[in-house]
Amino acid sequence: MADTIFGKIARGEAEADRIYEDDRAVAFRDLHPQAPTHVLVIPRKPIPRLSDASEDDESLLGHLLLVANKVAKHEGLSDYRIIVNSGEGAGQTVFHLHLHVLGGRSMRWPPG
Ligand code: DGP
Repeated sequence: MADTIFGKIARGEAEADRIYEDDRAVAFRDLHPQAPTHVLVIPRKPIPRLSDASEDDESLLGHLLLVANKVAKHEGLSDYRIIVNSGEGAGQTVFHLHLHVLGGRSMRWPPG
């Protein structure tokens, strides 16, 4: 896959406002926040989009959700929304799998 800015952040080659990291994931603040808290959770493994994940990634995908929970707790959020855009038509612009963790305001449904 083509390298992306998130790949560089995962490898520590690009700046980001990191709030959590471990051996499999990194969480950092979104450059263009859509809510008072807007954090991105990425795997270190460069999976372009969710639809590219395989059975081998089952544990990693679960881990990303648990990291999102840690982020929410760190940010003092009791209610929050997790979004994964998979593909251009869904609004994905950076092709390195990422979870958006949004909170700090009330959310509307359905999302646009
Ligand atoms: P998506 O549209 O789902 O691919 O979300 C990409 C998000 O990434 C978008 O909310 C803006 C954010 N973003 C893009 N480039 C950077 C960057 O260089 N640093 C950070 N922290 N966020 C970025």
